[in-house]
Amino acid sequence: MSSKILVIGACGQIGTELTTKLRELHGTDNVIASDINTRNLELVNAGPFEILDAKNFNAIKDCCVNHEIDTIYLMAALLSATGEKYPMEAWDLNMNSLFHVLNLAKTGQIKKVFWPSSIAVFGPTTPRENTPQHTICEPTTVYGITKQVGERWCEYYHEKYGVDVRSIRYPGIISHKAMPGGGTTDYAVEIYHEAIKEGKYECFLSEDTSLPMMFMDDAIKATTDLMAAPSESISIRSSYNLSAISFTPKDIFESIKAEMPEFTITYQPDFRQAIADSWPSSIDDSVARKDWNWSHDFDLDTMTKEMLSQLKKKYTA
Ligand code: AKB
Repeated sequence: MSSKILVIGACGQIGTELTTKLRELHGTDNVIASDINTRNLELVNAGPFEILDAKNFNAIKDCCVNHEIDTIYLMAALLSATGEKYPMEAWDLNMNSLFHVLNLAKTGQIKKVFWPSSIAVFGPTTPRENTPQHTICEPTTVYGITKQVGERWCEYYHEKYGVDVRSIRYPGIISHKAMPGGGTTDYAVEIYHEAIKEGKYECFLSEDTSLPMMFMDDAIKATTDLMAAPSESISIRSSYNLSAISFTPKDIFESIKAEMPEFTITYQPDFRQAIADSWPSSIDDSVARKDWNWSHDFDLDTMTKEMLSQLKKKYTA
């Protein structure tokens, strides 16, 4: 029997493409998309959709009962930049939604959970280069604190209650479908849109700020592969380090300029610079590669070609 899946936060940057992929894999009717509103009409009209507040335990529970859900992907969250503006809201949404889902899984009603963590669990005292799986995590953002604490709870629910929860520490994700919202790595998406629309971009990070990044197709492959892996091969129940490419704003600018010689960039770092400076510049993901054969496909230039070609089509249409 196919799983019945609920995606919470399906209208967001990752949720949108994850829902589409899950429907390809499991069948449209077996994947219920949900979000707090209907902001992404294309997704809302593409298959079963429920308006759902991730902070409301009874609403999640009722939705799971009504649709006989056995697997949840909890993608709703406030990200790093928004979290600094609204600390209590970030804590409330990021923590309570996780507790609701873990508590449902604890009752046995839900068999498998995916919950995304982030490179934001690391902080200024973490080794910046090739950051190991097990290392110092002293995050200095509210978002990072929620993700670090969430990781501890995931491992706890697995150890104490046998909950099958799986997680990835996503780097910055670059995609051309839904826009990211409220993150520090968002510049690496905005830059492609502005290159096509305006031929120029003002970057909110300095030119030499190196951060771990990944193309969306790789992030979706990692997520579905991790969820499909046999339970015995999952040695990390907090969250897996995951890595593909690391680059600076200058590197991405040069990659775009190779395709669009007229493109120009200026730098005007804002409060997000301090967040970026507290994060690693590259990640050691050897445990994920060993446990469930993770490998990435896209490097910076192949990603640039794909982003520019997709966005050209989008803006021409
Ligand atoms: C952010 O920038 O806040 C996110 C993340 C790295 O988790 N994209």
